[in-house]
Amino acid sequence: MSSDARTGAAPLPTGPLSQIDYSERIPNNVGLNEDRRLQRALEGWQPKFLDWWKQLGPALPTKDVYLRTAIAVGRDGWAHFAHVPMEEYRWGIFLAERNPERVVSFGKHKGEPAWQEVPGEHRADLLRLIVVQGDTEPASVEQQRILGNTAPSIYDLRNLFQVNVEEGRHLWAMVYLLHAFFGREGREEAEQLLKRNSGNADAPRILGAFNEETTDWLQFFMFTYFTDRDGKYQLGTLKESAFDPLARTCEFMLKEEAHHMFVGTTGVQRMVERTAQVMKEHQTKDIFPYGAIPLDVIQKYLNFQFAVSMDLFGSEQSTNAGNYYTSGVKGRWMESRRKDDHVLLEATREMNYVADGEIRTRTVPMLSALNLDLRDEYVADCTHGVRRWNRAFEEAGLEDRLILPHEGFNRKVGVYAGHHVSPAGEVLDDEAWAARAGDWLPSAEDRQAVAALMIPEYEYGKFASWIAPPRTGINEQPVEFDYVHLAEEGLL
Ligand code: BYC
Repeated sequence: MSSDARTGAAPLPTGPLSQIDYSERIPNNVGLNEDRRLQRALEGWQPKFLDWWKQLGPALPTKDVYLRTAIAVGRDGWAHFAHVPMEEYRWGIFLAERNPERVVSFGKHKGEPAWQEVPGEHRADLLRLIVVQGDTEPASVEQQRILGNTAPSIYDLRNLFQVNVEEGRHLWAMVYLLHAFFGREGREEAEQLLKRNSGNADAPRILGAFNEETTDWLQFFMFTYFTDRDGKYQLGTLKESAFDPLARTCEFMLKEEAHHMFVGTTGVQRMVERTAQVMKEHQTKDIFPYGAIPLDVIQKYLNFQFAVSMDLFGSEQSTNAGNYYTSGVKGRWMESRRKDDHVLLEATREMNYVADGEIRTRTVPMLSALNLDLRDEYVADCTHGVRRWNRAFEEAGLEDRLILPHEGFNRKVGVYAGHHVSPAGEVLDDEAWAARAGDWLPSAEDRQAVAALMIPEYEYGKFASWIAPPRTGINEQPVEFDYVHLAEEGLL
């Protein structure tokens, strides 16, 4: 069911155009109908994807959801909004426009034409990167499967589902690359992307954060802030890749990703606004009894999600990362804006490490520390976000603040793994850590108390007690718009 009559027609795209062909079974702008073998292979994967979506996609039954769908990849007007049954969402393959002049901008192939095919010598690395990236997309849908049952509003429910369908589309983006460029091995990897599952003891997802449970909406907002933001930075580096189809795929994924960032930033923001308001009104930090989430619990969730997301950058020093750079398969964040030689053979940088119970610094070759380079960009971005959230406390005249924990806090990957570091950056022994960890990470009781507040609010325009309403709706619709029609009318 489409509701064009009510929502108005989609705006006409005005940017550079590559219209997406929706008459095909798999919408695409890659001329899929000109390559019958590839088309058939992807059409063979499509029902498996739909089965996976049915089994592990959103659990809450809905009639339809006000979703945006890509209609062109140009700068403006690329999306169309309408009420659609979620299982009929048109997952497709959309690559940003090709620039025929594009050259490799870094590494040993710098200045050579970008690759339109996979060079044999870089095949294994590219395959690995695409599989790791692809694995995270369905993982997040699995992690968020049951959140619809406890949504704080219909507006938030719609945003959750938008994120979910787009993560599904990002899986399609990677599966297209696997099928189109990696032959039988690629097709096998594409099958595996639906067989590994988040938290599955026998066949888990590849990266740590994607096997954690997303227990509630506080965690979801922290996930879309901190973990989706890792996605933004990783996609930003793959967008620089010499392998042009990967670069163009990631460029378009980043456009969709912006909304996921928005969901996290404003979700935490609205929660913090309510917390500050209730703290001020009742002059207490103990605000669970007033239906809001205490600041110290928000801080613990933040600590946890920041640390697992920091782990996603891999080890600070990584020969993988150096090789990816030199060979041209993965660049740096904003590669073209960097004012250096883009080869980095001579460059060095400082890096923290732990020795004899303290954090020390040493100088290392830049090429070996590119995961850290990217992570630093990410941390600067997160620092900015936390500062903005803190305005809610400043404006309420409260002294309390959220903080971003130290980079070494609760880490499982890299130089801090195997050490205990407090959020303030002190190295602790086992005993001191065990005594304090409960102050810094969510306990089972914290999660239970948060869960008790997660009562679904499905009345249009109403919001759960623990979160402030947004300032505006989606696509210029009012906040109280009927963004989602649930399957059971009785619930409305
Ligand atoms: N958990 O040399 P190292 C997103 C493994 S999120 C478990 O330091 P490297 C999204 C590593 O695989 C972005 N294992 O690693 C967000 C390696 O294993 P092998 C996803 C880990 O290669 C929200 C070994 O440790 N995209 O899009 O330099 C919703 C040695 O590590 C972890 C990407 O990540 C971990 N956290 O860097 C939806 C981009 N970290 O080979 C979506 C593609 C490391 O020795 N991936 N290991 O068996 C990459 O660029 C790199 O693979 C990594 C790791 C940055 C992840």
